[in-house]
Amino acid sequence: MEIIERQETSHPFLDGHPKRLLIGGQWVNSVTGETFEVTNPATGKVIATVARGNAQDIDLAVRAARAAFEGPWSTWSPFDRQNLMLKIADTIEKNFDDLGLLETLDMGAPVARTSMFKRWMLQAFRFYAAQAVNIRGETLENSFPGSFMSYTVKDPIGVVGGIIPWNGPLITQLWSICPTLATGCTLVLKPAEEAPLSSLRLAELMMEAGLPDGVVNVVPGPGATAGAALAEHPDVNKIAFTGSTATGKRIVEASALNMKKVAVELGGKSPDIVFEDADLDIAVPGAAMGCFGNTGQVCYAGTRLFVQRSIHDAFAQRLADFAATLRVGDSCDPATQLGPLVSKAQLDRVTSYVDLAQQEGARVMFGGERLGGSLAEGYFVTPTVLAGVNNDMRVAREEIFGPVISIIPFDDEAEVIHLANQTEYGLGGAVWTRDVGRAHRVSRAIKAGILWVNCYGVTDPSVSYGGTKMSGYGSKGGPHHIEDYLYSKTVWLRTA
Ligand code: TXE
Repeated sequence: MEIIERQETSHPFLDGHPKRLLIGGQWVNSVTGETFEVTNPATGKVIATVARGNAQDIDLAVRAARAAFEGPWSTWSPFDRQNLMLKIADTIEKNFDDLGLLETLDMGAPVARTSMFKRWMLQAFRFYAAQAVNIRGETLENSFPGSFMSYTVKDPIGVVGGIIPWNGPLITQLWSICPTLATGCTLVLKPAEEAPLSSLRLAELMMEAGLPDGVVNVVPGPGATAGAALAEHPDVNKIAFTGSTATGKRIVEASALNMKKVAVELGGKSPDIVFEDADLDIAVPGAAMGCFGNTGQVCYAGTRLFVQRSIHDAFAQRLADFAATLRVGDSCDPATQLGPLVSKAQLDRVTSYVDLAQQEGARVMFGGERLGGSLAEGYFVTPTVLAGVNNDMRVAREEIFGPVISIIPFDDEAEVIHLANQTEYGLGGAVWTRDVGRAHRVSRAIKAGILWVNCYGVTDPSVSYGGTKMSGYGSKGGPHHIEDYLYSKTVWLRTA
């Protein structure tokens, strides 16, 4: 494994001035005046101080969002909203390098990864901009006696609360920002405390592009106060949440207070299945990066790797050899493939799972250690390959959220379908095979929201995905996502 040594990197956004909350188009301190510190996980050093939003700040933001929803924003035509979104895309295009680097410094994803988000962000704004002018209802032929007709119209649902995690805010926030703007809703976005900076910077860019006051409000703060206040707020009509299953349950419970519409994208323990006829030259790196990408901090990471017994030993060795070639270290170096984990808490969690795996009888074929030397101050671990795992072990059942892949052998198709579905989660998964019929059969049989065949982790804003079982509900992306931000109204009309 190659270590990429750390170097100091500066950023114009990190100018030493405390970052404030965006409420009603104004950058403001929190009501209490409290702040919190944001650290660069590659160095453990503080890079910014941010106003700490709490329940009162959330309330102010919801009021601002409601005022905007009922104000001039409600008179914007679909074409006006489309234009705004296209201008935002153009502004991001000009400023992307700054935005991507900020995400890297904030949560540790290598620039090689964040730079790929440029295309993704531009496509998201431009795809949803097209959706803005495609909102339509139906005209109905009625069987009710007499002269009547009826039709449906789609209206924006109102104020939306977006609660997002730290593992990729640059992209995750778009799942609520884009449909909000496309439909004429308004938004209060609550980024995670670990990584709020790219949301604050994106808000600046959106305002530069002409975002009206109060349409998007950004209130970073703790989940237990700011997040909970947003989830419970009686004047919020919808919550779009991405995060852990434990917190997702609380969000769903809180939604009952005023019957909010909810979409929850939660944890996973996705199966990645390699059959003996697979092209191993693509399956080895594909399976490895399907788990190790973003240092394993991806909701649909392929963490349970099922390998057919006839190729198991050879495949496991190739995977360990591949892990040994990865370049780990300074996220700002374009050569780096794996950056740090986001926090000390996440580092402790990942290393304790590796210890647990060994206690449970698994064998570490590669990795499993925290990195020292010039990386000692950051939260770096080696990519880890575990063999001798079975589905009953906790490492095969619980979401680790780190670069830890568990290899589990299987004999035939029926067995692997059973094992793959033997999980409380249902987010993603993949099948590697040259047999087209088997690819279809197995991908249909896996109970998960997104399946890949001979690839892993490909996503596009115009293609929907979501989860099932304890991975949550409410698909994102694709042509139907905006329906979540609309409600349907039926109008009856006497015609004679
Ligand atoms: O998640 P939380 P955490 C998993 C992953 C990780 C674990 C813990 O396994 O190790 O969860 O991470 C806000 N009401 N995932 O603690 O708590 C919080 O402030 C309202 C998988 O960071 O779910 C943040 O903005 N909001 C996942 C967001 O919820 C609350 C991504 C996510 O935090 C809240 C992240 C509350 N009571 C973690 N408590 C994925 N599927 O991608 C917290 N929050």
